[in-house]
Amino acid sequence: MHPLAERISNKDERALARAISLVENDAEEKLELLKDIHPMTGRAQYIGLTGSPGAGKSSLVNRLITYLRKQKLTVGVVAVDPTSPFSGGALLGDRVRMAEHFTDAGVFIRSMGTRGSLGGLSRTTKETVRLMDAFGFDVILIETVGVGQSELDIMKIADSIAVVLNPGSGDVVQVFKAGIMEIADLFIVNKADLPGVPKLLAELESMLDIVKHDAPWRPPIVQTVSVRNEGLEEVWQRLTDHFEYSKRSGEREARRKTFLEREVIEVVHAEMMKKLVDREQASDKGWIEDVTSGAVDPYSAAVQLLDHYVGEMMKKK
Ligand SMILES: Nc1nc2c(ncn2[C@@H]2O[C@H](COP(=O)(O)OP(=O)(O)OP(=O)(O)O)[C@@H](O)[C@H]2O)c(=O)[nH]1
Ligand SMILES: [Mg+2]
Repeated sequence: MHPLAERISNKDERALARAISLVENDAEEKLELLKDIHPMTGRAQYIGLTGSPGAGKSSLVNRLITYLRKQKLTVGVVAVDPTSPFSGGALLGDRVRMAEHFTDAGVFIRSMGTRGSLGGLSRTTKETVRLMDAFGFDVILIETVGVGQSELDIMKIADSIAVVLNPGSGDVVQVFKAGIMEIADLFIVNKADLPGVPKLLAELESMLDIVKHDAPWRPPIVQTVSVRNEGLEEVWQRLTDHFEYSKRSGEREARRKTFLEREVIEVVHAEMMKKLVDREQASDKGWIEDVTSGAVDPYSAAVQLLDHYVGEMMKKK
């Protein structure tokens, strides 16, 4: 067994931190480690929180941690930083907000930046969630900004996905366009102290009438004022309802299956890419000249490369 897996099974927080770094650095031994921790996973409840920049996701996560700790639940948090160059500020803000939890052994918070994710942000995040699960946290919160395909992709690991909206922001249209409406299990109308709540609620309900009119689960809408700690109990209640529903209905199992299937393909894809890049760096790259001179078209060159490497890999087996 990988020594870090062993230490993670003994609830060694420093080993967990080291393991996450290995994953971030896409280290050689990563697959070995993930393989060894896999049997320890599957117990935690994964909750995704997504929404526009500044919607209040981190504030909600922070309050939710406090709430869950009072219920004697342990919490792992993965906060995915937006790719924007401004994320430094947000991170600092989060650090201040989350400071009260840093000394609590029942809480483990990790920020994922694009910078330190050699294996791709989405994959790194999901693997980090797995490591936290193996460590034994009861609940794992995953915060991402709801823009772009890779954020949507990360959310697919979650048992329940909460989408955070604000009144007066035009969020509903964004959510509708981005395809987030379809994957939402719960809507949180945060900053409910600001004007425009009834309008937002009406818009959301009518969108749900269209998108979810025959769905077995209609995402509930909860209002919160995270800065005043209002509505968090209801958020947790609805998340629990959804979790129970998805276990009962077979939805959780179905999601897990789809997710695992994609995960295997993703790993194959990533590992093949790595091998290809390594070998290409070592090879003479004669094809570049052939392609640039026009002797060979790019597509034939690609097919030739592929044939060559796949053939080589098969021979090795
Ligand atoms: N009025 C009001 N302001 C809020 C509320 N919740 C959060 N805020 C403020 O909104 C700002 C953004 O909050 P964050 O929790 O950092 O939002 P976020 O969604 O995590 O932001 P990013 O991670 O940068 O996308 C902060 O200044 C909060 O104080 C609320 O319920 N009401
Ligand atoms: Mg945040």
